[in-house]
Amino acid sequence: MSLHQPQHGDPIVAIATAPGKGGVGVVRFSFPSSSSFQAFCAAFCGKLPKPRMATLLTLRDVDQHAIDEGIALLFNAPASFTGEHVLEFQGHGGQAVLQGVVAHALAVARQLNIPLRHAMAGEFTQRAFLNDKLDLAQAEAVADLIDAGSMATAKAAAASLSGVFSRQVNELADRIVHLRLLLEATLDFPEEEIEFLEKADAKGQLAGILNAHGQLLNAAQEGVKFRDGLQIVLVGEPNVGKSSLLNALAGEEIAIVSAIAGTTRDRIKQELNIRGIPLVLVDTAGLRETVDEVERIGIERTRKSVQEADLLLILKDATQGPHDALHQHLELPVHLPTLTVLNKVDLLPEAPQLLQDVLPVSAKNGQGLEQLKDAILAKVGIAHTPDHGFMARQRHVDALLVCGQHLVAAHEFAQQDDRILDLFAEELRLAHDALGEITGRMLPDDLLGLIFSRFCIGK
Ligand SMILES: Nc1nc2c(ncn2[C@@H]2O[C@H](COP(=O)(O)OP(=O)(O)OP(=O)(O)O)[C@@H](O)[C@H]2O)c(=O)[nH]1
Ligand SMILES: [Mg+2]
Repeated sequence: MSLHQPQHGDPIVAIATAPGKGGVGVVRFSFPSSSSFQAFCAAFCGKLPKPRMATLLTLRDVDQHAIDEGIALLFNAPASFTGEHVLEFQGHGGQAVLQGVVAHALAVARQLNIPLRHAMAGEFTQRAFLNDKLDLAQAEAVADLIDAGSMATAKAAAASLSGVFSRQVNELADRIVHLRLLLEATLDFPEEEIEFLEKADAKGQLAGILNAHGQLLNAAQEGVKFRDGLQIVLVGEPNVGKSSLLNALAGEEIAIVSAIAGTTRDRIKQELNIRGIPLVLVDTAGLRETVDEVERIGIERTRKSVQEADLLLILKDATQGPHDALHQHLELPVHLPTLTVLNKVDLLPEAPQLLQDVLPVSAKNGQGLEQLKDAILAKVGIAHTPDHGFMARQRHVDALLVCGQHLVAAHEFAQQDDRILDLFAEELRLAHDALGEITGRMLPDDLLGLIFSRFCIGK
């Protein structure tokens, strides 16, 4: 993907709807300049559409041949998605016809000497950001909303787009600025320093900020999981029912199941949703000593999957003794959460004794699967469903972590008896700057370009 160098002054055009056939297809334009916008719209549409009114029209080429019939919608700056002058043409949803509309638009612009060009990926949203219609976290949510694979994750992205996340970031930033101003004011009158800060409860304010930061960080980490999905890896000895459990959770026959030990020889990844949370479930080759070359490679891949996992489901066969050969074969990462699942409980003459952290299930008859789903979400630390949270990206979590480091440093300076106020204030400034990276106010242009270039064209 190339890093684009946006020229913000050009009018742009793109097909805004997805490639393929559909009832309706939309071509979108954004113009920074009012005069060229008016001239273009009049020529392109054959008449100037009234702002914010659906205008039915037939587009015609220079020879008066019809290109398409559709609806034009005109939005004058700044009341538009990009904050510029925007025209949307809703025509028929086929690639040839929409490309014809774009070609016609470029020809009309050329005649009028207007430098209309194809939009680059994410350029409409980038303009919305540059014109303060959206902050960066909201702009990213546009892409996440389009990519959302379930209703619940779409709701989380829509919450971010509407500013739920940004508002919390801004509230935290405001509290930091407020405390900083207090410190800066105190620095100007050093003899009154201590008393002034105590009266204003600077320490109490900082404690409140740290607390709010912690809550926001938790919610953002959860938001990243909503977006990226979690890797859940199934491991165990051959024949314990790993592939059967994958199929049962997916509700489809995806992996081959057989009574022959060593059936699965490669990783099988399946995307699925548990209570709206996107997950990737990974079935692996059963762990055992083997001389079979293919199986050996499969087991090596199992080890690799374990290193990449967010959660490990360790599967055991309820009809087998409590022997545990797993640790012979696997080196578990220290902080990796695990759940032990006792499968085939349908074969037991009576219900198994309930042990803590061991989940009795039957991949065959579905027993215990709902409890297993709840346990999976609890174990990976998801307390909310996405429709009660917001979506976030690792970039946001990283910025919050940096912010937190500076808040902790500020807290340490504040604890010292001979308070080092200027250092305290400086740490608050750095904490505030880190938050600015989330909303995009503190990001260098090249990084902005990179973020927007990951969008699709027409967004
Ligand atoms: N009764 C009963 N049989 C099960 C259950 N789960 C799996 N089985 C049977 O156990 C055998 C092995 O199942 P698989 O899902 O292939 O086991 P696996 O762990 O993937 O095995 P490998 O791929 O060889 O590592 C098959 O005959 C399944 O039908 C269960 O919950 N109850
Ligand atoms: Mg298998």
